[in-house]
Amino acid sequence: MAVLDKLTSQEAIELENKYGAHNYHPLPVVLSRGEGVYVWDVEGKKYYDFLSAYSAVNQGHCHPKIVDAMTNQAKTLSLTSRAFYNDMLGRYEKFATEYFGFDKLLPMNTGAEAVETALKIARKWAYEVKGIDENKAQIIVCENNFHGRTTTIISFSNDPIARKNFGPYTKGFLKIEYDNLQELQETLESSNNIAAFLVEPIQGEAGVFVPSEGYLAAAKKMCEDHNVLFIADEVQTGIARTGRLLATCGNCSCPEKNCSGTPEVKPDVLILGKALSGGAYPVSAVLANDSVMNVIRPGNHGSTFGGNPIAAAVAMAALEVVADEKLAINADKLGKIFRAELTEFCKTTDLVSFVRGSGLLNAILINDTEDSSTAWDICIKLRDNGLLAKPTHGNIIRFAPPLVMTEEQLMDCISIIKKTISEF
Ligand code: IF1
Repeated sequence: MAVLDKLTSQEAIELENKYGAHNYHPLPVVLSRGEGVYVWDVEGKKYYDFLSAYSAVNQGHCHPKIVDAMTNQAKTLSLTSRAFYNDMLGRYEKFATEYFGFDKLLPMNTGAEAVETALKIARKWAYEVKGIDENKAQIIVCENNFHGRTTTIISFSNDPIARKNFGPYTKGFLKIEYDNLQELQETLESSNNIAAFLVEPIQGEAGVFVPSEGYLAAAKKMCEDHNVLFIADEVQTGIARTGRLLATCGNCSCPEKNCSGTPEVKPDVLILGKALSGGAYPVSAVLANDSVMNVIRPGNHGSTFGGNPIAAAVAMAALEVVADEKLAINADKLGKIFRAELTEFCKTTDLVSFVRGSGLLNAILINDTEDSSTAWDICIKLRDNGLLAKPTHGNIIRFAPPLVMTEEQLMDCISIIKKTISEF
């Protein structure tokens, strides 16, 4: 069978089961086309995408401007490696550092690579700038974090499925409770060897935990007072997802002030990924000012594909779409409607405890035991009713549509969600 022969859903699933590692348990739907907020399965059924590839497709599937940038560059020059200069990387670095308001950008490919890069920069800064004794640097992280799947990153995860039997684990991490300023203060005071505090502005995989008002600003201040770097992992919350250009919403200098929020904190190190490319191509980045980024010298760090011309072209187009289409403001507006509608709906059913989130990163808690299959069963029914979403841990269903959604489409999706849950 030629690989490109038309497949039925069942055939496609069987191929993956037979020839692919079983590192995921996907919802049983086989997608073959995407456009804007819609995806189609191989049988031609149309769905609203309410996951956006885990918030990578904020600009909508196959956005013409992003696809054009990618294909034009792919026909011109795809990859040089960093052994040589190319005419796209510097242009992109200037564009993105001005867009987010930092001196420099270190280009990588996946979110986990960017997180690892930020950890390395923080450690090197600790030894060479802060003056911590070599190999003594410690980095504070939060319980229930998700920062990727590398051996070092899962070393400080507390998700047993992501961590067990991948040891021995990397040392040098201190875990504190998320959204707990007192514990952060105590930990900062407990040691002079602390290099950084790594935090998700909203804990996505943990179940869309939005911290208390002012948490991030207070945490940043505490870090400043202790000469500790504040590292924001905005791989999932960044790029307008939470109704502001960045969930931390620093003093970003994006060309179009399309943030609807007021600047809260500016991280010392900003980690971006996913929608930095609009989901068209793996693009991630670490941004910081010279006082931090300049600890990196030639030969310290790198990547074959990091900062390649296609990534540069795609990322600039993806960021222009965010500004031109004012996606942060749209996410803020639609997110408020979504939470208001679902909050009202919660009052009419015992099955949904509450809805929480920010912008178009939201989740509902299904009122059932952690190990129940209810959240999964609801997602199967949502699929049958034309909307794709997937539970995160156990009984939490995350809802994260592309930010290009219209109010009319959102209302259609809300009625599908209400109808589906009411059927249980
Ligand atoms: C999976 C969800 C998980 C991330 C944050 C770094 C990364 C991610 C805040 C790493 C990646 C993805 C990975 C994917 C499922 C999804 C995810 F929350 F987004 F849904 F797992 F938590 N920082 N998140 O969310 O970026 O290396 O994947 O490009 O691994 O199952 P990556």
